[in-house]
Amino acid sequence: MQNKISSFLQDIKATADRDIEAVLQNDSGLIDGLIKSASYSVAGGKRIRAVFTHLVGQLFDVKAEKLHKAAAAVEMIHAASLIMDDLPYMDDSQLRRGKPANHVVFGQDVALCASIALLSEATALVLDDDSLTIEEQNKVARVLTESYGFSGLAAGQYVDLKLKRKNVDYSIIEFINAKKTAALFVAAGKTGAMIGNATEAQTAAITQFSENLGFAFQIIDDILDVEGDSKVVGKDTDHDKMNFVMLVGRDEAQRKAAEYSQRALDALNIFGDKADALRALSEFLLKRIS
Ligand code: GRG
Repeated sequence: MQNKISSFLQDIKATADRDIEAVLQNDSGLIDGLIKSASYSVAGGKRIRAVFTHLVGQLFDVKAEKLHKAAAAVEMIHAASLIMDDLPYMDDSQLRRGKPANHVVFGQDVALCASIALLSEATALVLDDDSLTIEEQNKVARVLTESYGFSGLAAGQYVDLKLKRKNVDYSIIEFINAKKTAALFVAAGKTGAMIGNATEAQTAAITQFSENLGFAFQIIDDILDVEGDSKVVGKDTDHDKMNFVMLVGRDEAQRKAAEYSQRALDALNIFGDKADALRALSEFLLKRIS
């Protein structure tokens, strides 16, 4: 199953790249620089969120064609957030996905425009997706836009930036992780569930799974951040912000990542064997630190 997840990651990466590339076409030579900046940052990445949307959709027997654009939109939002996160007045990072951060190459002004354009085009991609009904388009667009507002990425980033290492305790780190990372996983999961016409109970289970997977993913990212060489991790690894590992130590963080993964798995019980691919994804992510 693990090999299947790796090859699925490669397949979805290829289709997501194709859909995103199609969005980033523009006839006006005047904005070539803006398109280049956006393309630069959507390139690369593991595409875990896109794969996640597909695996949840598969659970509800949704055809891949109905998931491609929504999954690409999730990755565009993710890329937009990475551009913003790296800006000097945010995380001030020079390196992302193993190459210079967007603003280092294109300048802060262009980077910000590219990030905003990606957010906007992500919503448009879903609203223009003919494979979805109008109701599905609206529901997915709502969930995706919600993921980066006051109850998502912007909220988590705000608390993260403002508190830095001051007055940070477990509940605050949990809030930051819920909004900065888990919110987009929840949106990615709910997207697959909505397109799959999931029942309320099934949607609640997918939300539970997504949120806990997102928590585990962030703790794993923190462990890699603290331990990793920036060249291997592909991004700057020393920040003045507090993270889970700094708060509770490496061993406890690893234990917590396993605990959140277990909670995620528990949420899948109602689906029986049909959710094995989602179980494998969770295991695949946890393996990154073991
Ligand atoms: C309004 C979109 C928007 C954002 C404003 C900047 C910001 C608020 C939030 C930052 C959110 C952020 C960058 C969280 C980090 C999440 C994370 C663990 C990223 C790494 O994900 P991977 O490992 O990256 O999946 P790849 O490169 O593989 O895609």
